[in-house]
Amino acid sequence: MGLRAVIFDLDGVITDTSRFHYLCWKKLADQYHVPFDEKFNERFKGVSRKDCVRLLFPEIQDDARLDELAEQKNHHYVEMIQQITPADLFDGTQELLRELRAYGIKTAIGSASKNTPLVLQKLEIAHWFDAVADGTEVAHSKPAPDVFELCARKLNVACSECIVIEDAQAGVQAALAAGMTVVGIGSQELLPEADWTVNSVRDVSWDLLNRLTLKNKR
Ligand code: B16
Ligand code: MG
Repeated sequence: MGLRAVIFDLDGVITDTSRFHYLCWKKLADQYHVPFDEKFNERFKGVSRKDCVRLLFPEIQDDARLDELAEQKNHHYVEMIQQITPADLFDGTQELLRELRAYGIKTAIGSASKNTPLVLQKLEIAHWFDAVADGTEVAHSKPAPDVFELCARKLNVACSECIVIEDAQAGVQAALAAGMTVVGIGSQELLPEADWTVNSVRDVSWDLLNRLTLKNKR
């Protein structure tokens, strides 16, 4: 099967909101004197807010308390993302979207974030995508395949016809579980399961995506 759709993760792929997520978790961790650093934060990427709280406070079982902590983090995060403007879109994103559109390839956002609509609105980019699926619409967050499978359904394409662009271990696993090809954004060391890794979305081209599709032809 050929390439029919490209699904973009949001945080850390088309904009630097993963930095904001990190800063907000760090603030919460510091407030409660819990150790937290960039290395630990890798495990939070692509993972739902509630699951992140569980990772940070493994001793807390009380669901209402976990919700309270998640809400505290989200309060800081929503405040922080108000400052996003279209200039915060990563270089190369718009060029890639334009190139894919020219070749008739469908595009979608597949994000764990429940703040996806607000971030897309701030970036003024929502109209560039044929579909958006986010953490408000799925029962199981990444590494489960749900959000990417939902993208494929919304785009009316088969999962095997999709390539996902992801910066998180959980996201790479979710894409593979959906039977999709994955381009990892970041180091091969951090994303060993990705079909290919590049430094940023600027390094992704129609040519690369085609080569990967041919390589993974089933
Ligand atoms: P929210 P992605 C993910 O977005 C982030 O990588 C992850 O760090 C965050 O916890 C998750 O969204 C939930 O975000 O608290 O805004 O609902 O990378 O899947 O676009
Ligand atoms: Mg991400």
